[in-house]
Amino acid sequence: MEFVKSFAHPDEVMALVKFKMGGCQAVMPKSDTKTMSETLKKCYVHLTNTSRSFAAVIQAIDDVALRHATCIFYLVLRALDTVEDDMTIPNSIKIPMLKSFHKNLLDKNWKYMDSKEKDKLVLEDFPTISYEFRQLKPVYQQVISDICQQMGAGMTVFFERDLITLAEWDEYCHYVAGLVGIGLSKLFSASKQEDEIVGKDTYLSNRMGLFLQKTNIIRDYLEDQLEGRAFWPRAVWGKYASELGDLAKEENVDKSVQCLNELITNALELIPDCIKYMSRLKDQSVFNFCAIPQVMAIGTLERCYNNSKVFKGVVKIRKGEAVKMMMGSTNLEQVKAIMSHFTSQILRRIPANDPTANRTREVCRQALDVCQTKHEYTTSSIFPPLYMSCILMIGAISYKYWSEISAVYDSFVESYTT
Ligand code: IN0
Repeated sequence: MEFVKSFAHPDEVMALVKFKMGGCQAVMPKSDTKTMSETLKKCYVHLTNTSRSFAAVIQAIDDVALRHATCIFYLVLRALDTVEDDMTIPNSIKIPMLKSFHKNLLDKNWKYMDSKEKDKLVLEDFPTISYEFRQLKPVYQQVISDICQQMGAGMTVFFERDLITLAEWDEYCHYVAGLVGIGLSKLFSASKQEDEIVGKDTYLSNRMGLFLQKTNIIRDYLEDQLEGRAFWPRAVWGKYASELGDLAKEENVDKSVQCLNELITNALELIPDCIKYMSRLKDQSVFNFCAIPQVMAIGTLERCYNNSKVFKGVVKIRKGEAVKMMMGSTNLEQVKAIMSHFTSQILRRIPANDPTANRTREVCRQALDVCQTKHEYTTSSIFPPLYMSCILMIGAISYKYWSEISAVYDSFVESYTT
């Protein structure tokens, strides 16, 4: 039972209870399956199968047309990503496939049956997705197709070139995540749920994507390394090791952590722009959709900072923590409070002898500056006697009820957490 992991954190247990008792309504799916076509229903099934937690956040988008456009956009991106990740497809086939992927959206028969990836179903059932793509309003189709074309071409750039400079790191993250931010922002504005500026300011929407992707790349060092992938820029790791793989060696742990801290510092630089982007959002459900991944990212960076476990396994946040953060991400002031909290935690933990210490301090202070708010985000990890007796009582009288709570939140926060 996941509850056990949050047992030492009464605040997380409270969040889980509140989540079940209706506090989740703002962020939980709107169910309108009765009015949906069979193909659209299938798309939502694919969405849930590829990302259970994020599917729920998409389904909570209020505006129906925007929700469907976002669902289709997500699935198309997932399909493209599945092709990019599939090491069984030789580059001679993969490169032209990625470059022309956007054309598949207009081909009612296109599908790919030879993938071995876990999400291969989105490629095998692509006709269902592309059919629903063609039912979207032309503006939405245009945005999705354009992003798909740019991303497909962009992905191939680093097949033949190594990631060296920090500018190249940003360029790679732009292709795979910045473009997602740009596309989403254009969808938000086209739906009229958000002002025109949100879709037009591609600089800020790109930065939103960069923050998420850099966090993923930092966190996934070991997993990528084991699969023969490398997304850390040589300009940084080259200062600490002669091979990227050497960072995983026990004898290099001090250097590896320093390298990690430098990359985390680079990612933290993005916080002010992410706050600025989110400050422009007006629709509550669009705000939640954007803020949830951002707060999960800062939580993940804090957990990874100065943490040698990144080189030994997967570092993720607890489910209870994720739910608490998610429920606290419903307005800008609360998001600022969460960002401040985790930034302050990093600031406190900067080792005096870390080569990037001064820069990290500066970047944390800049983030804290833009995140000033009267709101507070607190965490507790003690066992007050009253809390203990409450927990024991709840546990004793409603074991069955607890399993139900676990089932709901488990499916919601699944892949954000351990
Ligand atoms: C996303 C992004 C996403 C959401 C909202 C606003 C965004 C603005 C700019 C760029 C991306 C934005 O969010 C998801 C979140 C996600 O999928 N989380 C995982 C958990 C995890 O740890 O990986 C989950 O399974 O729930 C995201 O990571 N990406 C994404 C993909 C498509 C869309 Cl439409 C939106 C992936 C990526 C590479 C960061 C862009």
